[in-house]
Amino acid sequence: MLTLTHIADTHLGHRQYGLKQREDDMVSTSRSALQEMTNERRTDAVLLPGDLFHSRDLRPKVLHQTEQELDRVPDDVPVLVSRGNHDENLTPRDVTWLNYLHQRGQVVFLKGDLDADPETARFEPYDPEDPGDHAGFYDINVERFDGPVRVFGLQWRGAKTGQALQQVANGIQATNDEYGEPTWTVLLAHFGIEDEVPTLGGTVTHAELRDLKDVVDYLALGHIHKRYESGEWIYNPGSPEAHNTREGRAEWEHGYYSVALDNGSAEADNDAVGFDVEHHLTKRRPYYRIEFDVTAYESPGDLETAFQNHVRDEQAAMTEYCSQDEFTARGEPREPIIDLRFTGTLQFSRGDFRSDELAAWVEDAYDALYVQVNTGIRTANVQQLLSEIDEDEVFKDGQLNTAALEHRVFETIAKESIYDDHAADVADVLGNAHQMAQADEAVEDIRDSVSSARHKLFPELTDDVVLDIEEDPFADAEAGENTSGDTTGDDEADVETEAGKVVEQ
Ligand SMILES: [Mn+2]
Repeated sequence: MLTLTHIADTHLGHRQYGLKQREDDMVSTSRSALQEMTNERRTDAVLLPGDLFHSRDLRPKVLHQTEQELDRVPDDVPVLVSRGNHDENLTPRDVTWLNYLHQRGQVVFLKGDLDADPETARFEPYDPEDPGDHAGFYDINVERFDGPVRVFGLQWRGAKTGQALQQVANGIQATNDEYGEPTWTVLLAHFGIEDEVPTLGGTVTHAELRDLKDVVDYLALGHIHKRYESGEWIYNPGSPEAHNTREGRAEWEHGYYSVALDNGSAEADNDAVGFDVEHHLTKRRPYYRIEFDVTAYESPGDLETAFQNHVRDEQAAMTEYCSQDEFTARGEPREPIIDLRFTGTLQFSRGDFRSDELAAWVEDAYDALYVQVNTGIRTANVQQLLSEIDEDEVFKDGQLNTAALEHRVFETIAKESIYDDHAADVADVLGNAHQMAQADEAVEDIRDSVSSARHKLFPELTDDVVLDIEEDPFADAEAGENTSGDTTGDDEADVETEAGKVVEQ
């Protein structure tokens, strides 16, 4: 009998909303989970497939706290980790903090060598006498089992994950040929799977997993911060804490697994290992959503009064929600994070709508840790513009056609400018420039495209377009993003409607 604990995406060091309390939550929520496991359920090993840390640039305090937490894990319980997108280093050649913790014997950092052979990943055995700075696989020997339980680790590969999986499947087979067949095999990995949370990046198809299934009994995943399972061999526990309002919704389960292995001794002719997986919710900080429709109020004063009444009416429901067992710490309910959403059409000027003051009032009235404001409101002017647009033009198969809507907005702007003569053409040019910007095309190329279109449409205006921009305006958005999707904003990533958007996990 062997028990494993599978936890992922602990994101230690994440100072969400700039709050120390949230940074502490990341540590304490993970600590409670590990304590539950080591004390009550007696785990034999911990599996942590990626995003142990929130950032590759650790502050000394975060490293120190992490080492303290790892010290609490009993010496005979190995903590087996692999690398997620948040643990990555600036250049893969550099040593990461996972290498450091491995060298100090506090974790076993597992990764494959994918460069030596394009067909077959290379996995080196863990040697406690000479641990080096990482290993490829780790054998857990269990009395009464014919062979070891073998744990492999695959590092974050981003868009190249699908390709790496074939190498890994071959590599596991080659390892078993060389070191003997294990009784049971685990692979730690950090990626999402199609059909599960489809708007997220690093997604692998079921077809790409087929060969892996032949050599892996338990795929221990991280990356998606929501619990899901697939095909009785793929398990993703969901991060211990929620990292934005979307992840904070009630239907997003956050927790860890306990995996109990047994070789079915009750049945004489069956010594194959069977396993039982149980998911446990972590005791995390709650998010509570309040929605308020602003449409009915003609003045800021009316709106404020109605808003305060609405918030008071919701209080009992919120208190009940936050009193659920999963949101308590040491028996006490935790102060919630309020996900405050304004919807509808504002009847007065946007400048008179003081959402910051309303949020501060809520924070006070609810004793909330933080209020995250999301304004989905439109003003009456924009509403007017929208109402003039033909429905068939803006809605396609019940979906908002944003390209058509954008075209109408650009056209309306052009009509009120010196470019009035060719408003529709100008809207095309602007729409095209916007697309180029979204596709990260070079600023010079966007400028040349606008410039040449302008020459064509308005030959009498011969001056070149001068962009009053000193630096690349998209540089910030790109910085550090490439394959890791490593943005630091939390709730900016909380947009589901943008097709193909890579959301940080
Ligand atoms: Mn993550």
